[in-house]
Amino acid sequence: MIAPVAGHDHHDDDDHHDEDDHHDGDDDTDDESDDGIEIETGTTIILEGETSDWVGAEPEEIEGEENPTLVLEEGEEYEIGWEQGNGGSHNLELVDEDDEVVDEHETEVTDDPGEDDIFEFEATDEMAEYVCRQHPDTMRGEIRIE
Ligand SMILES: [Cu+2]
Repeated sequence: MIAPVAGHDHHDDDDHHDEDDHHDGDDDTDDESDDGIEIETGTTIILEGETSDWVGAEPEEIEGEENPTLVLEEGEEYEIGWEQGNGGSHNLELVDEDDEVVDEHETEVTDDPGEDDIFEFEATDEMAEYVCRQHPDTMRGEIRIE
């Protein structure tokens, strides 16, 4: 004889059960960097070299953002460069999906960046990221061409 199913006394109060199925998504905090930040044509983009990441300095839309995703328009001109953050030696390269420098857009490694470390470039759809070759694991941000 099969015993009657025990524990059948769960109160059917699962009406309000789904209240807390807040998705523990990672995308709660960094919506902005996911979408990228549109940069106006002709803007000078300045990043601070911090070793742990690039931190946006100019324009103000990227200020304080870590490795901000830059949304650029194909065929338009911009300027990009970096200034000292934590005193380390860095450089800045614009690279394609294979991590190869695009159109020789790279600066010398230095711990004392100046005007030579800010350069003009035309946005092309080859461009995928900007990176410091000294700290390629941490100082790397996305370039999105639209
Ligand atoms: Cu670096």
